Amino acid sequence: MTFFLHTTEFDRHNAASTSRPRLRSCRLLRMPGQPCQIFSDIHVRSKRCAPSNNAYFYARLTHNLKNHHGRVPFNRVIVNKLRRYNPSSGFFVCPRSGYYVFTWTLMTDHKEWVISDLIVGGSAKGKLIVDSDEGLESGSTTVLVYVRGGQHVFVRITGGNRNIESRGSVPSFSGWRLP
Ligand SMILES: [Ca+2]
Repeated sequence: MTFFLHTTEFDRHNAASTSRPRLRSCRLLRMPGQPCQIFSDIHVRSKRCAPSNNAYFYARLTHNLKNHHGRVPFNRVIVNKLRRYNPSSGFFVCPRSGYYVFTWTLMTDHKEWVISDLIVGGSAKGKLIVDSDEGLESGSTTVLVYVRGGQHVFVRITGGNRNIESRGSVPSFSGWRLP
């Protein structure tokens, strides 16, 4: 004897989305003399993603900066989709308005410390303080911020003794637009 069970919860959940329900039905099989077994007919539709035209980048710093003022030019580009990050200047120039995530990491050596801000369109939108009590110390932070097309985004050193240690190319800067 075969029963088809209603999958109300799945259908209701999927009705809000544009995708077809993934779980279409459950089949309950009762075999003579055997306990009940439930089999799922799962229809997984492969979803083909459109190529992204969003900018994103990831760059690292490969040399020490001593008593550094102003922008940090993370010089080694690992990823630079749409080429909106400039490793010479440290600028990311926003190609399209939207919400962006930026994250950066800095490192200091023994007894040194550095304060940095994320500058978006001339305003500080995030801050990171890395203060080494002993040996190497690194820190990271993440910012979610609305950026208008054409605005410049970069990491600026604003305080501390301004010495950045680059051993292992630990310092890095990356950003991407939310879909
Ligand atoms: Ca510390």
